[in-house]
Amino acid sequence: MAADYAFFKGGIVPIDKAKVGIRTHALQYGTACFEGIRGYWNKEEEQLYILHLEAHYRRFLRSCKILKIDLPYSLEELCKVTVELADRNGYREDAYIRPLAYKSSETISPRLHNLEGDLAIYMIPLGDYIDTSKGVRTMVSSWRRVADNAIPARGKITGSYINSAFAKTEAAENGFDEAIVLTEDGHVCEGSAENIFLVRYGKIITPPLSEDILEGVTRDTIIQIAKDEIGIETVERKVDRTELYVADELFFCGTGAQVSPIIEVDRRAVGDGKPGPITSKISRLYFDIVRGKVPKYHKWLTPVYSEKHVKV
Ligand code: PY5
Repeated sequence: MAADYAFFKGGIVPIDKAKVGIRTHALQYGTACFEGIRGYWNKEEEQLYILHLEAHYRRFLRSCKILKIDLPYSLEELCKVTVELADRNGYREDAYIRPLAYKSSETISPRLHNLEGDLAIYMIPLGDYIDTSKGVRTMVSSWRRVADNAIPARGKITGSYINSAFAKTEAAENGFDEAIVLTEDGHVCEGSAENIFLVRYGKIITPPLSEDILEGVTRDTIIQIAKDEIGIETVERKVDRTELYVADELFFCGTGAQVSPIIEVDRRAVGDGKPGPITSKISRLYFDIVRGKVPKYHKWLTPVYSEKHVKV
């Protein structure tokens, strides 16, 4: 088995050499931002395809800007080093890539200015993050989403994932698979780590970017697939809690979650309690696209290996 490598302090090193001290600012205060990027293994081509590499790093750089982390890497360099790392790790299975930009100074004061920033990237093998076939059972969380004026959700900031953790654990401990979180003023926001879509009367609806959601890469992908492949324009508007109860279909999307149908909210079945037709259509298209089976969408994929990565 190949050893795992990480990108750490400017170079590729064995994963057990990628360590930070306990005084690190980001560890103490959550002053870091990250990305989650998937690599999909294509068996026939013996290739690992990274999905939306550039889009993820564009958001990464936006998160860095919000946190005043000034990385000495351009978008192109970030993409290049990620492909190099993935190539070095040599996975022949689905993978998940985690870049992290963090305040590396060992300083006691919680602030954003006058601190060093650094980059780390690691990867792990990863199949489904949540079950994408059966559908997920959800509850509306008693925890509210952090508001833009408290901790901006559009930046993928590590510290703000405490908010996700409260919601996820509450849902799990109450016997549900996932939480749906509302904004401070009670509108539907997103899942603990997924964006959310509704289908009502054949229309696709999702909360807008001004509703304290993460600006999801998968969300953009779904909006585009729905328009170009199914001919449905997504409506971005505020959504009330009880619209979840009467929606014909609901689904989560995200890098980890992919497309996950929601079959229950607050002990009410969504539609007839099974993944709906539009969700299923989007899901099928999504999985074909990400595995490199639709030539039209190859532009969304970055191959890791320069030739077939045959088993040795
Ligand atoms: N909303 C939140 C709060 C998220 O954490 C995520 C992604 C999304 C939406 C979906 O965004 P995207 O489509 O760009 O992935 N969550 C990460 C993921 O990799 C982290 C999970 C722990 O899916």
